[in-house]
Amino acid sequence: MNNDFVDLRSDTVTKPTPEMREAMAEAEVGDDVYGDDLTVNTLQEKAADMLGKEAALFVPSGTMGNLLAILVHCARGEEVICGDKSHIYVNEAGGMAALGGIFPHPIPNQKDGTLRLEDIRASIQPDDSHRTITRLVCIENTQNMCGGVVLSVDYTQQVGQLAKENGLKFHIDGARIFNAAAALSVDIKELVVPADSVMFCLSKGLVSPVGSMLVGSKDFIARAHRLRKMLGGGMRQVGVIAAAGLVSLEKMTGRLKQDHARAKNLYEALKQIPRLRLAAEPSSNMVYFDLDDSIQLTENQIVAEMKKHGVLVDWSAPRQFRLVTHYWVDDAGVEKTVKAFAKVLA
Ligand code: TLP
Repeated sequence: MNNDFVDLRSDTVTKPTPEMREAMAEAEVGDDVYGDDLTVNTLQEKAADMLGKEAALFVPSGTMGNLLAILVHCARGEEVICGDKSHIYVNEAGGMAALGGIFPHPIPNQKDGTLRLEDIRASIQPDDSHRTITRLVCIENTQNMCGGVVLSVDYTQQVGQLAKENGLKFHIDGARIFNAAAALSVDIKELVVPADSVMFCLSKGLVSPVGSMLVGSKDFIARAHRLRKMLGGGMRQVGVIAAAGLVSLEKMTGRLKQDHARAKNLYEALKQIPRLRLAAEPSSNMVYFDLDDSIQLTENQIVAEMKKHGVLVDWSAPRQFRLVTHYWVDDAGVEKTVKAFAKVLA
């Protein structure tokens, strides 16, 4: 891929920084299945410490992290309350059902990304042999499909309280929870206190090439560790990747507000382009917009035309685009993107 492209398709496209590559080259490694990889161990300790939980597990992807959490919390035939626009429901290939025999119980994500507390309460199954057993409630922060919106500390506490009162476990898909903490200017610990488990990604806004973390209690992580092996996620000398993850935690968590500011600039500039219908102002690193009906080009034609102007974009739904800012998108990249859209849609 030509590095001159501005790539806004996702923050998953972020390539490692020179500092990460150096750390990767020099990483101390060992067989992580034996627990011998000192770099992985350090990363896991640091992640647990930053989130204020007892333990953490390095996993290959966010999808595996979420799946492991669900498999640990739920038995076959049990149920997970989640958003109808949540990644675990829409974008994880039905893993919980296919691999765990676990039932997703989707309820509407509101525009602000939340699940209404009364909807959660109403979907908890009664103790009745006809019904599945509700075991887990899952929220996503930031909520990707609702616009990268940020869920507050207060809301998270309310969900945690509701879960506790009803004997449910509580998991946060925090793929971008460091973005949420940055947007709210809070310590990440505050955002996850009530959760039994949290998954967050190193490979998105935190710029690592690969990897996610699952955090929770010692017992939870011990069980997830066994299941990770079962799913083929025991990764041997994986300190070469974990080394980049340490740079993510040390150097990248503190700079996410820059990505959010650029998303706002991009949003403001795109608003000036007639025939683009911008959604609400971005609260993190995502800009969503719809195409006006008067635009004759198909989504794929727009993607192809933008590429000719050196900008990679992707559509997220029919007539809808999502642009994601990240470490490798600077002010000049934002400007180039706006100019390209203005020309392509002229
Ligand atoms: N999201 C990707 C795509 O899969 C849509 C993206 O480009 O945004 N939780 C959330 C909220 C996510 O957005 C993603 C990835 C995941 C989990 C899964 O992470 P990976 O890709 O590491 O399995």
